Amino acid sequence: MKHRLTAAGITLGLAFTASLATPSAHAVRPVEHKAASPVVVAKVSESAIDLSRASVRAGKITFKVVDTKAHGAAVLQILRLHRGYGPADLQTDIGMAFGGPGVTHDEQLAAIARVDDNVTWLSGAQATRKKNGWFNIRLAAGNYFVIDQDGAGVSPLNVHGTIVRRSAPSAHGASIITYTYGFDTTGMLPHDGWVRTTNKADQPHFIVAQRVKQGTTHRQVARFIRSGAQGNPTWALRANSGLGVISPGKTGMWKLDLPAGEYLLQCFWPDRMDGAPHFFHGMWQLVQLH
Ligand SMILES: [Cu+2]
Repeated sequence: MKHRLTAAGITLGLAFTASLATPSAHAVRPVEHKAASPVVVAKVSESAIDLSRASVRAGKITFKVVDTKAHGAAVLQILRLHRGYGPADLQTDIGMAFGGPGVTHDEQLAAIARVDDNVTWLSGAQATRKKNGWFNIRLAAGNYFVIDQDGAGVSPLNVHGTIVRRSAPSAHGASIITYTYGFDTTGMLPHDGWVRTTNKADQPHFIVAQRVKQGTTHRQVARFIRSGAQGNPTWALRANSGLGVISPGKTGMWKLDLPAGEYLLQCFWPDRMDGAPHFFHGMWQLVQLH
């Protein structure tokens, strides 16, 4: 299992002007017909992300992630950097936050704090050559970046104007909530359909959904973790999907497209207090996708 998250693609050369997002004071007014969310197509190669449009009006936006790499998955992530924190800062800090070689524990914790405080993570989705990824998120005006967590691709995205009310895909009551430290779910999670994802914790989280053999128990997973979580446990299967990192208080929609069955939801974001992936703080949960 590979759980790499880097921002290696964010280069110094990017012309990026950090600007505070300006969430509009959106007036409450009756809207009879809401337009559907516009779709931004992101074609992700080893070295670049090609967006179907560079600018989009504020509101709910659907992202379609297309993997054009020769090998491996693409994990698109959308994020906003806060004023005074540039792409190069993120590039340096994200590697340290995951405890790269030669990084001391104190340096790692400082990097995690900088990343948590200076980046608004707005989720994302995984795509493979066989399956496109889909997510929907409400964005206020501002300058954003899309990055590939599993490659070097990066692209700016401008969101402009006041927020327009738009419809989004329906999750039919199915949701995954992240908290400190764990997952909660509501409704029946679909194996092929949309789920609402909300981060109710005080740290960023992401979700890896890993298929497991039907009947895998909480006890088996706990035993594997206690033993040091080395190698692939016998109950782990290949199918998986991922939701990008999502900041506290944010809600998005994410489309699952997996075989029906039992899955282990996991988060590996490094913990702000001790640097350990949230997984080791108990952030995992067995669920059924119906
Ligand atoms: Cu987490």
